Amino acid sequence: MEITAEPYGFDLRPGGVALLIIDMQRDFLEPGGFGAMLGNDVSQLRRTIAPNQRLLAAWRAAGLPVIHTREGHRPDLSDLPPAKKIRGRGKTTIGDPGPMGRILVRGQAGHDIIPELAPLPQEPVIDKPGKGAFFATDLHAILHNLGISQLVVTGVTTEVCVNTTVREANDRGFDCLVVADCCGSYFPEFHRMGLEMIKAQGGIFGWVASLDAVLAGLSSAIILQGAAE
Ligand code: TIU
Repeated sequence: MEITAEPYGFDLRPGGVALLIIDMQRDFLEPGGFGAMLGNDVSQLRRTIAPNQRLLAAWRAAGLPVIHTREGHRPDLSDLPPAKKIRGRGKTTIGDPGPMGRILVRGQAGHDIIPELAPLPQEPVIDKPGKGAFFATDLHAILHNLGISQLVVTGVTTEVCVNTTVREANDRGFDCLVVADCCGSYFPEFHRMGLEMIKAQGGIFGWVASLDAVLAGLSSAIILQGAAE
């Protein structure tokens, strides 16, 4: 089923596609976490919550696989590169205590996915130490085992973890469709350009579509699949 997208239609195959939701964590979307620590206005990202809820509900209703990611580090910080720890020269850095627990540390409240998009028990959650979801994780193996070759990607931030992950996925042979209104940045300009970069040059890393286009395509694909069974 073709989804209206840029730079051209995306041929969604319900048997081989997963929804990949990137880093919708309290540390990025709520005050007092990693995003705020970097000097950002977290309210910029909160407009992505409702669209992600709509897509997630439709995706789950269609019975298709969902995978969530979280950026963060081991409590002993042994997987935190020293360069990442000191980046930004902030007074408070990764691993330090904050209002939602230790910043960007696994097991702390701030590291959790926001309650609005809480994973279901059968939905894999990928804990990643970097910006890309493939580096130092088992995401590639999980996608291989599920027979997935297409990813519908959402989350935050558009130009950092979403872009890095789409680039990693593209190099590994996955077709990625990024849902524009389900992604967000602390910088509206970077959001816009982050999407432009993906779809420029004939779709150099992937495709970009609106939420409405994905929901329309999803419902048609499910109806067709149901008719074929
Ligand atoms: N700072 C910023 O824009 N993003 C990150 O640090 N991580 C993710 O994008 N998840």
